[in-house]
Amino acid sequence: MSLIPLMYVDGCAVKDYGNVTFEEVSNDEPIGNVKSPRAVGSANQRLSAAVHAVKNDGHTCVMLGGDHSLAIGSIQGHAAAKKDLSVVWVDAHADINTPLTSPTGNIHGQPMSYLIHELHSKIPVLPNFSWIKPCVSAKDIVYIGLRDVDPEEHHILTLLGIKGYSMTEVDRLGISKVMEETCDYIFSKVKKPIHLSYDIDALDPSISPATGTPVVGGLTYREGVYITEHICQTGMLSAMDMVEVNPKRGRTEDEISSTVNAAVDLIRGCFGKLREGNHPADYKMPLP
Ligand code: 4U7
Ligand code: MN
Ligand code: MN
Ligand code: MN
Repeated sequence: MSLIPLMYVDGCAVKDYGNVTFEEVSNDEPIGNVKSPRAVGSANQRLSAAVHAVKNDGHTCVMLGGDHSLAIGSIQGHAAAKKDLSVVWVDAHADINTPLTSPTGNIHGQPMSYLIHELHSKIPVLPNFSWIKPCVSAKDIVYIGLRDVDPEEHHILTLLGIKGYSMTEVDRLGISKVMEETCDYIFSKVKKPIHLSYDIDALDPSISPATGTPVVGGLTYREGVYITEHICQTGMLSAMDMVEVNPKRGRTEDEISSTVNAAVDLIRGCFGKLREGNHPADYKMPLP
């Protein structure tokens, strides 16, 4: 299933800005336990410029990953064009480890920590990271789908009072209430543009197994799509990431297609695809 032709069918005007090319970085030794800092820093700097350009052209930006470390450049570039964003982070994970709390050293588990004002003093200097300026406030973030949060991450979320709906809350409230509350929360003062960062591992691995860090007990396909439909109808979606879709992690063709198809449907949901079909209001045909 190929994304752009389907978006045309849905009635979207799509401009493909192409792939962001990344420079090869040799001797990218870890700093502390942070893996590949120079490559990730440099790739994100280029991505940030690319997203900034898309936003300056007046479009809603779709960034296809790649792993979730790319949210650093995507959100930074978005924030450079639009002051005051809200971030809706749909993920099994909180991705808010700092370089010092990360149990793995993987930067895809850390992107939020570089972006939040309140954590700035906790971030050590890393090569190729000096261009990053914190650009979101803890109060402007909502997590949905959490079910694998590290102890230090949990501490940070509590300390900063960051809003989040774990899978337990999704079970308790139902996804429609979660989305209603999410939007009430982010729009409580002013209607800020939304950056939706969607990690495919938020969905249950039975739907999207081709991803690096699958966690059982995730969102159903319907809950996942409902989130996108609700975000779409706010009219405030300004940029989105679709990340951690990794065909190499699929063990069969079916696992790969199921994961990719889900990602495509989530993006289409963000741009107005309705499950009942998008039928013109004035469509009339004499019944046979
Ligand atoms: B993803 C982890 F320790 N928290 O920091 C870490 F469990 O972008 C996982 O959400 C991070 O897929 C997962 O490495 C990153 C780990
Ligand atoms: Mn993630
Ligand atoms: Mn994740
Ligand atoms: Mn992952």
